[in-house]
Amino acid sequence: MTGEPLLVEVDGGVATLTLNRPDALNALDAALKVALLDAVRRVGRDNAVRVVVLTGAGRAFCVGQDLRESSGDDGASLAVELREQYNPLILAIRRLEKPIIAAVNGVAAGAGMSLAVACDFRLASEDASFVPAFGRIGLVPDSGLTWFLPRLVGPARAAELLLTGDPIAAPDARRLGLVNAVVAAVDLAPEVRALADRLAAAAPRALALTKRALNRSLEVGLEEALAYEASLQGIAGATADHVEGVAAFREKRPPRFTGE
Ligand code: T3D
Repeated sequence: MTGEPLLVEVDGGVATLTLNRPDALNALDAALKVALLDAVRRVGRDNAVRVVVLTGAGRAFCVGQDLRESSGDDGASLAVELREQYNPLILAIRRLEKPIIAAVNGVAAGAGMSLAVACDFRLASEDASFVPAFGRIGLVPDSGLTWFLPRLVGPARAAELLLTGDPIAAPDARRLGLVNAVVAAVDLAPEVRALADRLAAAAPRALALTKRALNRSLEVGLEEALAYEASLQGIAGATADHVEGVAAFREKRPPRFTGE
């Protein structure tokens, strides 16, 4: 491990962002938040990157705000911190035009849980857990958790989880639909890599536009969603990857997508 708060590794079209403060269970201090936002934006612009993985070093995924750094902050400064640091990070993750997978290797608490639910996929190890810890320290769930959670697990479950703040063990998270899969700890990295490789082989523009459609669908009615799909299909249908996909189908061979 280096002293960097965030490790960034790009390999075969997959960028892995590793929160690297294992002694503090990857709590988000100012340096880590800046580095993470910068990295999400950079991998978004890098055409060599087709898929992003977010994970934590050591035994935790991320335990949210570094409470040692922020202890004693007043309400006004917490609001500023959210507006200036957390909210741009969550929006950057949602607006990232490539799939992002949370490899939840351990506890995801507070804004660490928010980070995980903002991703497109969550693969969790058996010993992972989700802790909506905000209420315990007299705070409101933030960084999008009140928005994402009802959409993932339904409003009644979300209310139960956020009002009790009880830890959610990985198998329960799977049952609730909070994670896509739970695997043995030793299998997490290979399973995430297998999913990332599959996504990296897909047509990048089609995935980007699919994310746009999914994001938009959460906010509009059916009529507008249909119109938006049609306009995105106009873009996707004009790509070389669409031509390649159809040719590969006809020739009964795997497609070779270039992102063009
Ligand atoms: O700026 C703002 O404040 C507004 C934004 C808020 C967003 C938020 O994220 S608020 C929520 C912040 N997070 C929490 O409240 C979680 C606090 N942590 C815990 O409840 C527990 O640590 C866990 C349930 C996550 C894990 O428990 P356990 O028993 O596995 O580990 P531990 O012994 O409690 O922690 C291990 C170490 O990590 C320990 O350090 P030490 O004593 O060994 O030197 C502990 O202090 C440190 N640690 C854990 N969480 C944080 C942390 N250090 C700084 N900040 C943390 N959030």
